[in-house]
Amino acid sequence: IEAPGDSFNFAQHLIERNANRTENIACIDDYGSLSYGGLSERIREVAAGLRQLGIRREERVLLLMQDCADWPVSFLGAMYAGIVPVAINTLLTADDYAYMLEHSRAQAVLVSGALLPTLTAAMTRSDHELQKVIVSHPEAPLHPSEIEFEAFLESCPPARKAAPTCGDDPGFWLYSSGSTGRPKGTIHTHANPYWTAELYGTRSLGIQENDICFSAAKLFFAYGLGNGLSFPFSVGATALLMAERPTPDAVFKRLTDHQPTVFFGAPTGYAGMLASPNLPAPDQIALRLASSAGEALPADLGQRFTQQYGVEIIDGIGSTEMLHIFLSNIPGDVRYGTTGWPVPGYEVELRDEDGYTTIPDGEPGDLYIKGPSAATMYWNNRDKTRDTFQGGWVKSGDKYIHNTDGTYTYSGRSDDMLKVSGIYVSPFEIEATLIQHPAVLEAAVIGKEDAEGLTKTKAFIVLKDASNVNEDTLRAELKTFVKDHLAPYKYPRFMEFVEELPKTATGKIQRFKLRQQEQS
Ligand code: 3SK
Repeated sequence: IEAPGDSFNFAQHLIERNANRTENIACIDDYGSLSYGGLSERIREVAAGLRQLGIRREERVLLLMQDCADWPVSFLGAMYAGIVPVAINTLLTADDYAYMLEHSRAQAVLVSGALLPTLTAAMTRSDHELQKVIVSHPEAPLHPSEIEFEAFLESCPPARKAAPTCGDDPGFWLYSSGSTGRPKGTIHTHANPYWTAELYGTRSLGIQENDICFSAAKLFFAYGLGNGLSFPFSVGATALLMAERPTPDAVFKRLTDHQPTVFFGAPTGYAGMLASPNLPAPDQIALRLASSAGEALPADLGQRFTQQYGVEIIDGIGSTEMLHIFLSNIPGDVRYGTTGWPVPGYEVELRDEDGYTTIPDGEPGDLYIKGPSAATMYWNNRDKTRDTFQGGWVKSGDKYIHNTDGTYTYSGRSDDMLKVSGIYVSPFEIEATLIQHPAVLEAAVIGKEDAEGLTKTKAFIVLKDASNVNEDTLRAELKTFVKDHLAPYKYPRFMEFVEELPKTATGKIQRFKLRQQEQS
């Protein structure tokens, strides 16, 4: 694979790759479709518009948008101008956005109309540097300081030249969450999405021009960004984008109406689809390949999907830091229950907790990865940068076992993070929120496997006064309380009221005892 040369701009690279496909469809969204010719023009209009607002190379703009064609147009438009888009999770709270506005020092925000009220609340709570807010698909009349996306595009002719960036230039940021502290601004270069598309999208999954790629994971996730943008646009394929939550019915509608050929989901989503009474019949859909990441795919789920559709689910693991999947099954050679082999182009090692000693086959070790798509650093966070990016290697925080057939099997996290429905959740953040409720004295949150073998959060709660409590009413109240204070997807799925929590002599909660208790 040819490495990006001295001069490389990822947006320009995609425009050049598709220069002879101007009539082909680049993306389909809830509003219609956009050709590759239209995509190129709109990317260059965004670049010119941002430049005209006075935003300069390397400055950041926030991208807080639901999946639709304006998302890739904005992301690539900023990159074309050498401006750095910070793509953020649309499911978070105004407090989270207030932090991100200040931390990234964003100069502008490109936001969906549906998310504008939350952004506006965040702006009143933060000492931000925003100069402009550009609103895609507004849902209410705009304030004079806000610009409507289409008017923004029409405000100046398309830029004629991309910023002369190189492959190592900062390209974009994604925020990555940890078990403690604020999310980390993970800096990716212009070359990184090129590498993920070449190594995984094209060479491993075999995505081609005639594919229609549909990702249940949204574009702001590293997984979704590859699935719904870098992979299809690198080969002139079509991305099918959907704003709404990927419920089984929403996914089925797209699978049957638009006949995508490649689907990207997470195990919880596949479980929901297979359990639904509305599951489409095999002859109603056109899938040739399915991908899974976000959490380990239970073997039974993969087998049932293959039985239903005759299509393999290619399970892999990636990370925000590596940008996409580095360990994966291979189309045509799927070993359900494992995460497959290192993706060619990446190396993996399993190490002891000392961070050096390698671990023999059959024993769990901490996973380290080396590959060309690794992020360069976390913005303004030297300690966590040093802990994660170690020389050429990146510590993933996952534990794996190396099997004798060369495959790897997931064996849990090496930190306290939980992966629920493919999204990281910190048990500490949920505990800290629960104990703010006036009825709660203490709380401990662990991961608990459901009947499908998928991790869900369970909170053990000690009440200040357990007498005269209606447990069902309090459970519902606590659920709402967490949803009101944190991103709603973080609420604990199970809650048990207990008299006390197991603790060490020094008062530390022994979560492992709660986990053991759940397994017995
Ligand atoms: O969760 C994963 O396995 C994943 C896959 C691709 C990109 C990013 C992530 C976190």
